[in-house]
Amino acid sequence: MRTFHSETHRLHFPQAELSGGQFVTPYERPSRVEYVLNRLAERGFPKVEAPGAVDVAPIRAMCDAGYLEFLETAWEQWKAEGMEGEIIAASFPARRMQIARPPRNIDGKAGYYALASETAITRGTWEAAQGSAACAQAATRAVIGGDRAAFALCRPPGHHATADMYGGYCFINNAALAADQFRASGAAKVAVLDIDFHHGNGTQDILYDRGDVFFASLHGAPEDAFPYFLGYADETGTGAGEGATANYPMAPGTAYDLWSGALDDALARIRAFGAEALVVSLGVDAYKDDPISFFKLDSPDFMDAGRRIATLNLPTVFCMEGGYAIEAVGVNAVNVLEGFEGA
Ligand code: Q9C
Ligand code: ZN
Repeated sequence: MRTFHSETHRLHFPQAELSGGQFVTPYERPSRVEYVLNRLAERGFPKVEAPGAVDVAPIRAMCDAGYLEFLETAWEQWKAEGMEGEIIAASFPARRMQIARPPRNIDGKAGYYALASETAITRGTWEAAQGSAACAQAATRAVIGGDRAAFALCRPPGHHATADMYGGYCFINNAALAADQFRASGAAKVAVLDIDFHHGNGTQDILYDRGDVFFASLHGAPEDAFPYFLGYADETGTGAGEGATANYPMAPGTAYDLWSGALDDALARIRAFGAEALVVSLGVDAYKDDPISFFKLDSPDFMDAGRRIATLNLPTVFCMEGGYAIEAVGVNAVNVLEGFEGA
C-alpha cells in the first residue's frame, strides 16, 4: 500500500491549545506524523510519496466561499488588526443569534467560522490544510488508478471540519473530499467509515442529505465526548440521505469486544448499502492510553479491525485523523493497514 504525505503539515504548529482552562502544547502536533512514518518504514511499507499539487476545485465545490476566504486571509487580518497571539475563537453565534451574518472584525469572524476554541490558526495553517487535502486527493487518485488501497497521512486531520466550520484540530474535510472524488470517478455509491474516537461531525454534516454516500461512525457518546453536539444513534440522515448515516455512540471504558461488534454492524450496513468504494477516517484515539479519549482498544485490536475492514473487499482510501498517545500512534495506525493487507 502506498502512502501520501506532505511536508507542508509542519507549517501548522500552534503553540497553544485551550484545554482544561489552560493553554497547553497542542495534542495534535507535528511529531505525530514522525511516529507514523517511522513505523511505516520499520514494517517495510513502500517509500512515502509526495502528493503533488492540491486540486482546489473540489474544495471550492464542497466548502462555503466565505469560509475558504476566511482560512486564506485570517492570519493576515489577525496580524493587521494588531493581535499578538495565535487565532483562538472565543465568541460564537449561539442559540437565537445571527448565524448568517459573518462579522467584519477578525475576532468575530474566527468565532463565526469555528465550532470550538481549542483549535488555533497560525501563519501556515491554511497551507498545511491544503497539503493535507492534497494527500487525500493523491491517495484517492492512486486507488481510482487501480491500487487496491492507499494511505493518506493527512495532517491536520479533517473529520470535524464542515463545509463552513473548523475545529477539533480540523480545517478541510479530507474524507468527504475523497468520497466525492470516488463519486466523480464513476463509483455510484461510496461509504465513509469513521473509526476515530470522536464523532465525525463534519463528515456527517456534509453528507447528511445525500443518498450516494453512506456514513458510519464509531465514537464516544456525545453526552460524554467531544464534539458533544452530534453523533447520537437516532441521527440517520435526511431527505435522499435518510438511512445513509449510522452512528455508534459508546460509553466510557468501551473495549474491543463491544467496539468490534459495532464495527461489524457498520460493515454490514455498508455492504447492504452497496458501496463500490470505501474511505476510512483512520483515527487511532480509541487506544487505551490516549490522553483525551476513553475507549480501551489495545494495539493488536487495531490490526484485527483492519482485517475486518478488508472483508468488504472494496477499493479503500485511509485518511489519517486523530490519535494522541503519540508514541503508539505509529504502531496503531500501521496495525490497521497491516491487518487490512494481511486479510
Ligand atoms: N482537552 C480529532 O481527533 N477536544 N480531534 C480536546 C482536550 C477536541 C479531536 C479536549 C478533540 C478533537 C481529529
Ligand atoms: Zn479523534
